[in-house]
Amino acid sequence: RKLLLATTAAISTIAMSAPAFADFQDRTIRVSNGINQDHPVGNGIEAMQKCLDEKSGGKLKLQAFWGGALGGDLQATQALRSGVQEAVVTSSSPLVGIVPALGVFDLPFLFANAQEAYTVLDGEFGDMINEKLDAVGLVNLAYWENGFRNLSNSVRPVTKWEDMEGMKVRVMQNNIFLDTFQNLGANATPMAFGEVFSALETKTIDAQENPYVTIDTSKFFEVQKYVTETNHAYTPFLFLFSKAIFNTYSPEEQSALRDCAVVGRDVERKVIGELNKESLKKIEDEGIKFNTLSPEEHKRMLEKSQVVYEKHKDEIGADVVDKVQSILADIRK
Ligand code: TK8
Repeated sequence: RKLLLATTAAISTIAMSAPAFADFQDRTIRVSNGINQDHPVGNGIEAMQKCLDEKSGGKLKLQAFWGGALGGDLQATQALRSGVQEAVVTSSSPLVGIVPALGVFDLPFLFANAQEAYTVLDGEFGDMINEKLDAVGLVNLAYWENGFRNLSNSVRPVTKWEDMEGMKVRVMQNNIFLDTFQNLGANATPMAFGEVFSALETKTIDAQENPYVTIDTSKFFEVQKYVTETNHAYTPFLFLFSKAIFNTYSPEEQSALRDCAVVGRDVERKVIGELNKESLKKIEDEGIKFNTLSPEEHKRMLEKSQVVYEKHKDEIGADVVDKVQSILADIRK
């Protein structure tokens, strides 16, 4: 019995003297964003950090930069590819020049609800897109949510697509969005997110489109008068990591980052779900005139937009478009 006690004591001494979290190094991981900290991405980053603290004993630290402080989506993504920045939470849309298949998410009215988007993004289809990102030096840790996009403007309420006639609408740097809005009669202008507020303020543009939480947290309501629930596209956020840097991390560090990005994703999506209504109420309280489209007008807008699918199918990859449509057809059965 004495021997057993002595042995146990010896073992626990060894266990205690083994360096804790030996597979982890002290690392500061810069994550940039174009949106502000009070956007649900802030909640996601917080949850991801908590998870990393537990898994790495506090060694892996996220250092978030908000409001485009480290450059816009495209610029930050290029910094990842050249290995000078660790991570970015970016919209997929400005990256179609790097990975054309990402354009699939820009197709107008592709997803009917968030659940469809989650099934596609978190499943086999999302993995296929991730392989294409990996091939250009980008590790997508998880699909976070930007969300369903709605139109805001300073000219008039939009109750049918014809109301967009001549409206100067800012779109992301993306040909599919450009064509979608040109086709609806708008005068679409591609622009980086960081320039949108002042362009709206100076009336260089009349309109922009983003989810309610962004219209709220980026304060677009201060320089806009009308918001229309168009739900014309659901765009994801990608939590991208520089592959060049990721490859220098231990397998334990890599899997902690992957797992915790999923924890952060779930929190971020949940908070968007809750905040959407609140954000809409807030912007209305701030004086925004809000309207929805009638089901008939929504349908007309959707049907009018179908030409965009044919026009961009080849450049996205016909196989990619066919695949997402067949998955969606299965879900909708
Ligand atoms: C923020 C962007 C933004 C996007 C856009 O960096 O550009 O309109 O919706 O959220 O990613």
